[in-house]
Amino acid sequence: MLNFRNTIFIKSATEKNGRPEKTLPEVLFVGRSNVGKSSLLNALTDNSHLAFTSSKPGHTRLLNYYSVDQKLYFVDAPGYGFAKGSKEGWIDFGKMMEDYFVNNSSLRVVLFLLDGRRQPTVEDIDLYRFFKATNVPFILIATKSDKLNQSAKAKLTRQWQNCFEDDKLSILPVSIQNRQSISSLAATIERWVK
Ligand SMILES: Nc1nc2c(ncn2[C@@H]2O[C@H](COP(=O)(O)OP(=O)(O)OP(=O)(O)O)[C@@H](O)[C@H]2O)c(=O)[nH]1
Ligand SMILES: [Mg+2]
Repeated sequence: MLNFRNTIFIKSATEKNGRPEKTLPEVLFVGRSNVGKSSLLNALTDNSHLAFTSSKPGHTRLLNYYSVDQKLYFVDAPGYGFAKGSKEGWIDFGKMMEDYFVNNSSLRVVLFLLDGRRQPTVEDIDLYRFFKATNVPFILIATKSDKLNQSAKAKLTRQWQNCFEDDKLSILPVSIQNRQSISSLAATIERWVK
């Protein structure tokens, strides 16, 4: 059993040679800005002070590596779909992620987050196609499920299956306010990294 509470920040990186020296299996958190990536990382590790979260999109700017129980890395990515202008220090998301995926044999699974209240965007669909085309395993997570009523939850799968043109697509609803959804995701992650 992994002790998710035993998680520490290791480093921030923008490129391949910025990765931690020690190689461990990796779980990547990816999705639109503000979807709840950093919040989910904090919920899984039961540490609200670990990753910075913000109600303003565009908070996480680099690939942030966290070591979980010294057995795997959680990698928190910046969100996409949020134009911040050409502010200094703003790195190219596409380029950085491309670098991340190239020859990365450590990656075990991607936590692909979408806001449960929103329809998938063109960027979400592009990323989905990229994962399918390159055989990157992912878990599609509908975040902020506490904001969904029963009827919205019931419709979600069908709606997203239509958007992604995939009638086998399975979706895991998760809320940081629902411990059970977090524990069941933690158990799923453990199975992927075993
Ligand atoms: N109601 C609710 N709010 C959530 C949940 N998860 C995250 N949030 C809120 O969503 C906002 C964005 O959360 P972040 O975790 O910073 O999002 P992010 O995807 O890391 O954003 P970037 O780093 O900008 O890409 C914050 O205000 C969180 O409190 C959830 O399960 N339920
Ligand atoms: Mg973040």
